[in-house]
Amino acid sequence: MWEVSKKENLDRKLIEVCRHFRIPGEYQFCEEIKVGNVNKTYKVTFEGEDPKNPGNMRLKSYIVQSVNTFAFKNPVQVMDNIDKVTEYIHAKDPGRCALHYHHTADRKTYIFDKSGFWRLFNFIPSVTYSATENLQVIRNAGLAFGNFQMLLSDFDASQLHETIPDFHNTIKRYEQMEEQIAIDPVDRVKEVRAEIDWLESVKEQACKLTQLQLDGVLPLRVTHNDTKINNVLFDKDTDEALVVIDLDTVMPGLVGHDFGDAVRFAANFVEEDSLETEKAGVNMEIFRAFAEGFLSKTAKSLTQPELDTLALSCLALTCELATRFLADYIAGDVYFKTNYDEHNLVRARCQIALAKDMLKKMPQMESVIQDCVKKL
Ligand code: GN1
Ligand code: MG
Repeated sequence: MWEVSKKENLDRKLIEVCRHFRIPGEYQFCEEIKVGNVNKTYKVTFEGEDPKNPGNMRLKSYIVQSVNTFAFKNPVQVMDNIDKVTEYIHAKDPGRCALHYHHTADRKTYIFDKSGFWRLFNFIPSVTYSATENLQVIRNAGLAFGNFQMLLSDFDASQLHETIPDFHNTIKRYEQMEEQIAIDPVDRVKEVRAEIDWLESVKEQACKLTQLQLDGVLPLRVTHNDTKINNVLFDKDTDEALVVIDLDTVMPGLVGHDFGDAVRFAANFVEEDSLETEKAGVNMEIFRAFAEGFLSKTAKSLTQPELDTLALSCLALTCELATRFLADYIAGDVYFKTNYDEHNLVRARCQIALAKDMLKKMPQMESVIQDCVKKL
């Protein structure tokens, strides 16, 4: 019997999704964008008449995403947050390049059916960077995330749902890892004793940021919470930041969550899942460039305790993600997408190696931050 290949199934599904979002024209092709670790992302291209040039055809692309409903238990709330935040930003700065989520005939920004939770938004021609030593790009990423935070500084946080509860609660993240260690569902704990022991040995320091939040020393703001630099789209000619994407985790949070996560990702000498753990560490030039960009937008509105804990936040976010990767490895790889069996373990080891270097460089990171603030 003739069988429909997986690729044909995917094409068919993507066409169906696009039609629900009332995309006109003839379907051409799709490609998977393998950047995120949680959702699935596709660039889908159609051919249709060019509205600016009647009688002529043109290609137009869209981004279709299938949201991971294991990670986001209430994806409708995710879209509600995104609608509010994108509208708010657009109203403040209408001329700016923006994400635009399309609506279905019944005015929803999503389709939720047996095959999953789907959404569609505009494709913005641009470049992204997962790893770069171009300091101008890094500074611009800092400006973009700093600006994002400032644009939302007077947004009423009580309007936002907590899309993943305790997302950056490092204390809870340690507890979740410890729960998995106790269950040990796929008998992997014996392989990762050294990693567990090291993470436990720095637990107090890693959890200090969360503790200061609980103690009311650090204020809650509206934060992005997933500030990898590949969540910034850059102009391909000028390298200026065009727009911050991936708004799934915009929630109340600490400024250090955005600063720390960005540094953890961008300033590491190697990529997040590198096997070359001996090379992992903080590139201080990149750290400085990001801090300059970020602080030039935010420093004036930050409190002294916030400024004083920015370097600590880098360690906190790195250890936190290490516990998440390790917990997922122990759990049998249920949360993050993995490309091979030990992927989560490799990721955890790389974050641990980075965290070790951060501990050594803490005084240096602190003095760079003070320096950036002084120069403003
Ligand atoms: C996930 O899917 P992506 O790449 O946007 C994760 C982040 C992690 C990141 C690590 C919702 O983000 O918290 O820092 O992987 N997002 C979620 O690469 O869990
Ligand atoms: Mg994300």
